[in-house]
Amino acid sequence: MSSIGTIYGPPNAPKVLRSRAIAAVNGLNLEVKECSPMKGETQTPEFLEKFPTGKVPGFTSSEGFNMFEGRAIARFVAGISNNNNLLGADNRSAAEVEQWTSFADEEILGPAMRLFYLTQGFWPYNKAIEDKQHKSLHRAFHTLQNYLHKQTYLVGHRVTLADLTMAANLQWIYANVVGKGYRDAYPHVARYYDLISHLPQVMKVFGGEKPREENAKFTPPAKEKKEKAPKAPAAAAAPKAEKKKEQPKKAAKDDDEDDEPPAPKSAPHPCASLPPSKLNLEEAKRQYSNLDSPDFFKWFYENYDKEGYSIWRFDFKYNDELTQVFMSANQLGGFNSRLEASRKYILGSGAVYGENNDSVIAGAVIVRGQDWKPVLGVAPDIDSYEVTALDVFGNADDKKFFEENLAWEGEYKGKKFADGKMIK
Ligand SMILES: N[C@@H](CCC(=O)N[C@@H](CS)C(=O)NCC(=O)O)C(=O)O
Repeated sequence: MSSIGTIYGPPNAPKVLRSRAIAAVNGLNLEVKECSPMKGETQTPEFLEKFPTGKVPGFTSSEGFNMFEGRAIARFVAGISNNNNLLGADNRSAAEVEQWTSFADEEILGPAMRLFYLTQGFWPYNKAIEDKQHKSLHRAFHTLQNYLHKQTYLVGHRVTLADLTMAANLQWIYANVVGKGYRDAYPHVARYYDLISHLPQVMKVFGGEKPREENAKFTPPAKEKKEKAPKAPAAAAAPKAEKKKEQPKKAAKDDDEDDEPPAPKSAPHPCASLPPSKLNLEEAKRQYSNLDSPDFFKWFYENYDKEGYSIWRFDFKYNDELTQVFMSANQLGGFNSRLEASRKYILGSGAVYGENNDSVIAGAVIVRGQDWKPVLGVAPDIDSYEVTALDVFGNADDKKFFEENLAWEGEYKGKKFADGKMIK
């Protein structure tokens, strides 16, 4: 495959990585020339002639022109082949792609970068500035967390340049700035990062940096520590005691400042109060995983409880927006993970039928009770699906759909089964 050009910079730097991911998703060959400002490589006459800002990333196209600024390079690479609509399908979505890309850079990467510079000794350390940057970062993660509670992707129902930008930024931030505390406090953000970074094309370029356990912290140079040592023991003890006293106050202040996500409320699931059923769903899940399909359906029909359960199909409403089959499968995977709160009350499958640029998503589920809403309704993106009852015992077509969908075989709307997810 001929190359579209060369990007200069550290391969895993967020503004380089995003363009590499975009090229990978669009099936383009983008070469990388490792180049480090730390080694003075961005200040050579040759570099400055191409890229007058003296910063990475820079890009030289196969046609010979040069470009600087990471966002512009990413925009150019995405636009070379817009089959996947990474730039958005219309004016509004293009603007939304810009909105989230800007948010990813200004609100997420910006404070994270400043924390990195402060804690790693690139800038003079200042605790108040560090706190302020964490506060800004919490605020931005909180916004993102709330948005991703209802959305799989940042714009519409497919991956865009905004997602690849955000995920590249998050990879760097999780690896270099924030620890497990942030991933635990913002689980939708962490799950979203996981989803984007595991897209098959994206995986080819992501994964170069491992997430860190603790937030990056400033460690004073050994010399400064030594200078403090001769102080009188009493004087040294005083600030410590003060600090101890201050801590609870500070924690209370932080709570007031509304920069932490609210604690999740754990109301009992509506299905928890239903009368007992003879069908043990956990056992059904085991049978579904372990038995061949004919044996599973034999077991299932013998053990099913019509009063305690009901059977439904769900159909994605926006099939005409689906592109690559793997992206359709990710859409389905996202829906499945957002059913987490109902995991105990659901068993079934979702499937993608068809091929790239011509696929549909449909699934069949057995849910506790006679109404699908308490179970499927926990997924905030349920509105993207049409849910209808399946009469498995009275309608041959419904039975066929149910069995084929759970068995991951057959055809639907003239399209062959392509990929499936167990919902259990
Ligand atoms: N506005 C530029 C910023 C790029 C940038 O700050 N790059 C840093 C590395 S992350 C750099 O090359 N710094 C070298 C310097 O400041 O001399 C962009 O978005 O691409």
